[in-house]
Amino acid sequence: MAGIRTQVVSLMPAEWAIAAAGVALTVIVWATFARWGRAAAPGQVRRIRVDGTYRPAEVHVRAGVPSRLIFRREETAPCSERVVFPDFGISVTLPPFEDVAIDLPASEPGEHEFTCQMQMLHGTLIVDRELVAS
Ligand SMILES: [Cu+2]
Repeated sequence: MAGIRTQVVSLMPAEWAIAAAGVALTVIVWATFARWGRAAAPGQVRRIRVDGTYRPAEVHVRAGVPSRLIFRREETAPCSERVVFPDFGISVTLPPFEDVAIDLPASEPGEHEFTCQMQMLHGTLIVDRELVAS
C-alpha cells in the first residue's frame, strides 16, 4: 500500500513537468507565430493599380496604425517604373505585373503625395483620423 502511494507520488512531478513543458512550448510557439503574423500583416492594407495613373489616386489609411500599400504596375511604360514618397524618403521600383509592398509606419493625420520618378503621375496618401473606406 505504501509502495503504491510512493510510486504515484513519485510519478506526479514528472507528469507535471512534461505537461508544464508542453504548455510552455505551446505558448512560445503561439507567441512566435503571433509576432510573425503582426509583422507580416500590418493593420491596414491598400492596393493601388498603376496603369497610366494611380487607381485610386487618393488612398486613405487610418492614423496611428502601420499600413502596407501594395502597388501593382499593370503596364510596361517606363514613366511609372518607380514610385516615390518624398515625405517618407521612399523610392521603390515597380516591376511590371508584380505586387510590390511598401510598409509605412503609423502616421499622424495628414496628406502625403506620391509620384512617379518624373512627377508625371500623382497620388495622395491621406491619413485620416477615422477610418474611411477607400
Ligand atoms: Cu513618370
